[in-house]
Amino acid sequence: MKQSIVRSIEGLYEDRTLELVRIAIRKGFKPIDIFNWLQVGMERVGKLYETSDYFIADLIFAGIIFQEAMELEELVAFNNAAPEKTIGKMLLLSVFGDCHDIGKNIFGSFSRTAGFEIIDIGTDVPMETVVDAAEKNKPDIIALSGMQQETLYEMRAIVCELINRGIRDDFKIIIGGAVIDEKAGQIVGADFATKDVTLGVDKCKLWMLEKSGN
Ligand code: B12
Repeated sequence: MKQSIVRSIEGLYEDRTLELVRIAIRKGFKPIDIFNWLQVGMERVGKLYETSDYFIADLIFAGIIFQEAMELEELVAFNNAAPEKTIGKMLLLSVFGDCHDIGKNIFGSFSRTAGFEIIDIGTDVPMETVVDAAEKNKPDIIALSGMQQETLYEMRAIVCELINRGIRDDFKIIIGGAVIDEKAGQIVGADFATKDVTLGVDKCKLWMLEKSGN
């Protein structure tokens, strides 16, 4: 089942991918596994784009198929389960120069399900807008998404501006996205860096527990 779904989205087969996802759900595969397989397929699409076998239109189409799959009734339920209580406030965005939003939205959905109030200020957000929003909304956590190498410098600029305004330590900062690893976290000066959505949400939950003294 995994290989069929990965290959289907890699090959940009829209109807087939959606049908396979429905079958996988009917067969009782876990939504989280199906989601991971779709993501592997997307990574392969990215590789094919890198080698010029695919073009920008193919990236766009892959994004559409992925979103359609995530909007299938059964996966929507998994993605948008209602939280029992609010545990904290999170400012979420894709940094300046980055219009990728699928991963950001997924991290937002998972965090909302975990109990966070999400203030999503969108994609391609200029540094000043981010820092102004942080000052205004006073979130517990600032979550930055970035899918391209250059986005690291934007993330770094946000952290520097928070330092300049003397408010860096008022927030925990988590960064994520396809190009993010521990080293990226050090470059940016974030509190945590991961491309793993579950690990990211767990860390945010832990911060809230620490903050409340538990
Ligand atoms: C679909 C796609 C697009 C779509 C985006 C549609 C949309 N609405 O988002 C479109 C066509 C618009 C696009 C445009 C471009 N893209 Co593009 N795109 C992709 C592709 C194929 C899939 C991305 C995706 O949605 N994956 C599925 C989601 C679920 O995964 P994800 O985004 O990684 O998110 C997960 C984690 O990273 C994490 N996560 C994400 N955010 C956060 C935040 C936090 C806080 C945490 C903890 C976790 C987290 O959780 C998510 C769930 O697991 C990737 C390939 C890849 N390897 O990812 C290239 C890719 C990201 N794109 C790339 C490029 C180059 C571009 C363009 C510059 C192309 C161009 N020449 O115009 C433009 C960028 C324009 C811009 N200003 O941003 C490159 C980036 C290379 C680099 N390393 O710098 C990639 C890697 C492709 C490649 N291999 O070359 N793209």
